[in-house]
Amino acid sequence: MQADHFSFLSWFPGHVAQTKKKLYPLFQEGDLLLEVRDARAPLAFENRFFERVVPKKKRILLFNKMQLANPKANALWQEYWKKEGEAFLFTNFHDAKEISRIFKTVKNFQPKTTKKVALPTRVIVYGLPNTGKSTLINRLLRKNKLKIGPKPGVTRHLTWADLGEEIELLDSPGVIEAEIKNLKQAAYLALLHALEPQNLSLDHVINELFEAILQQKEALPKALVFTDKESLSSSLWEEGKFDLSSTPDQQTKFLLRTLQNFREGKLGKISLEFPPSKTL
Ligand SMILES: Nc1nc2c(ncn2[C@@H]2O[C@H](COP(=O)(O)OP(=O)(O)OP(=O)(O)O)[C@@H](O)[C@H]2O)c(=O)[nH]1
Ligand SMILES: [Mg+2]
Repeated sequence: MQADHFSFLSWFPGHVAQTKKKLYPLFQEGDLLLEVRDARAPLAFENRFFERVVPKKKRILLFNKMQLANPKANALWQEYWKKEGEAFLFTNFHDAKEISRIFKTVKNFQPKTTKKVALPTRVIVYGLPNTGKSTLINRLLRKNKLKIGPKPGVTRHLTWADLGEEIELLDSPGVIEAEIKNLKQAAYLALLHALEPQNLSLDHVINELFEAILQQKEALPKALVFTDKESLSSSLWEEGKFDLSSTPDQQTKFLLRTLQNFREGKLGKISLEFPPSKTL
């Protein structure tokens, strides 16, 4: 694999191409577009297709899973998106208060109509895989209509849901580019499980995680002492009580466990990206 090129076409599911085709006219016809991204890597979750075809005037960016991200990074990102003039919210779909805040935002967006028969407001929920799109709709509906799961590609079809109060929501399968040329971005998407790291070396993925952790040492438990990637790795290695024989098998187990612990928030509140030219 070349250092600057990463293709995961072998993973790229056929339904993504179909979803893009179907979403295109809906972006034009829909009243409100909710783009869900992961708060821990707001730029890596940007998608060229969406950037090209989404009418920005009716888009709200939802940076989700904010409770797993570094609060300092969240604050810096809020400043950044304000300056960019974007409509956005930092969200946690597992928190009922957040869901009612999103509901209010959608309601406020609904045009006041004097017509006797109002057409329902159509809200399109879209974004990369595993960001929480179906979870958001289930929470707004207060029932588990849609299948959800901690991996990419759970939703396979476009599904409309009637929220009542003249609001209809569309759930869509996560859309990801067939080819990601930037290896760092690919690693971030693998870390946050928007893609399966099949063609990507696990060493590279964890290396990017460690780079990010070194910029926010205070996010990790105090008991972990480290100054660089090597000492961070051996601290985690010891903490996980891995067999110190360090066979290739143990090494892979260690990398997979570290990946899993990060995804579940067990390593601390860690963000992968910070606004350009900002550090913590
Ligand atoms: N910690 C945390 N987990 C969340 C949040 N929102 C969703 N999740 C979890 O993220 C995982 C993915 O959620 P889904 O709703 O299936 O994501 P999706 O965007 O519909 O994914 P695809 O259908 O694969 O594109 C599930 O395990 C959810 O429980 C959140 O705000 N915080
Ligand atoms: Mg889904």
